[in-house]
Amino acid sequence: MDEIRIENLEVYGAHGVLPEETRNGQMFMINAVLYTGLRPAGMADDLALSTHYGHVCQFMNQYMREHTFLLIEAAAEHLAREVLLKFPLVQNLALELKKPHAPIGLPFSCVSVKIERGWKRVYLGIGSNMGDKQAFLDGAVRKLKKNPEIKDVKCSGFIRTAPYGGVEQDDFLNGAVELRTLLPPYELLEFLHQLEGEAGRERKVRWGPRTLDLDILFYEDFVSGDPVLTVPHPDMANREFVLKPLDELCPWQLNPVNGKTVRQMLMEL
Ligand code: A4P
Ligand code: MG
Repeated sequence: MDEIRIENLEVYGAHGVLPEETRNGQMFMINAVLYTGLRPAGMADDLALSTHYGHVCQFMNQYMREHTFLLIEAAAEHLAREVLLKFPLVQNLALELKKPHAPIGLPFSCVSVKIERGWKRVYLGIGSNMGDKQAFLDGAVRKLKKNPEIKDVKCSGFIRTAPYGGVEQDDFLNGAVELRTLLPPYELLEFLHQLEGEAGRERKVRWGPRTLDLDILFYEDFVSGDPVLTVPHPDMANREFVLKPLDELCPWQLNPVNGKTVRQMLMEL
C-alpha cells in the first residue's frame, strides 16, 4: 500500500502523569505513516482524490492541544482512532508519539510509543431461529451500521436453512455480513455478544435455538485457535448455511488455514 509520511511534527500538549506536566504542558513530536492508495490522485493530479497532509497535521495538532491524557499510550491510541475516523481514505495508520522532554532526570534524547491501527475487513455469519427471525437479523445489521467504529457494511441475502448439528429445532434464517472495523478481534467479539444480548439471546443449549447468533468467520487473515475466539470459523467448510451467503459477498476470499477459497469450499460441499 502507498504511504503519506509525516515526520517529526511538533505539537504542544499537556499530557503526563505529573501535575506540572498537565499544568505547564510540553512539546511532543509525531511521526505518522498514512497507508492509502495514491494512484487516483497521482494520475489525475487532484488533491480531492487524496488525503491532505496539511489537514492531517492541523487536526493532530488541535487534538493534542484540546485533550489531556496521563499516558502517551492513551494519547497515541485516541489520536490514531480520531485520524482514522476523520480521514476516510486512510486505511491504516502507523503513529509514533515522541516525548523528548519527559521528566526522567537522566540524559536521553527521546521516549516514544509507536502503534499501528486501521480499518480491518471482517466477514460475519448471522443467524436466527426464534421469533421474528427477519427482524432480529435486520436489527443486528442496523446496529452494526450505527457503530462509528464499523463502516462499509454489506449484507448478503438471507436464506432459510434446516438446523445443522443434531439439535431438533426450528429452521434458521442465515446470512453473511461484510464490514470494515477499527475494533480488534476480541473487542469486536464483545460487541457482537452485546448485540446478541440485546436481542434477548439466552445460552441454554450449545447449538440450540437462538434469537440471534453472530459469528466471526474471517478477520482479515488473522488466525486463532483460542476457544474464546477461533478464526477462521473452524467448521465453515461443512456448513452450507455459512458458505452460500458468504459466496455472495466474497467468493475468492482465501481461508488461511485450509488454503481454500469460499467458492472452492462451497463446491466441495
Ligand atoms: N467463539 C469462538 N470462536 C468464535 C467466533 N469465530 N465467533 C466462542 C463467535 N464466537 C466464537 O458461542 C459459544 C462461544 O464460542 C462464544 O462464547 C464465543 O466466545 P455461542 O454463540 O454462545 O454458542 P453457540 O452458537 O451455540 O455455539 P457455537 O459453537 O458458536 O455454534 P455455532 O458455530 O454458532 O453454530 N444450523 C443452521 N441451519 N444455521 C445456523 O446458524 N447455528 C448453529 C450454531 C448450529 N446449527 C445451525 C446454525
Ligand atoms: Mg455462535
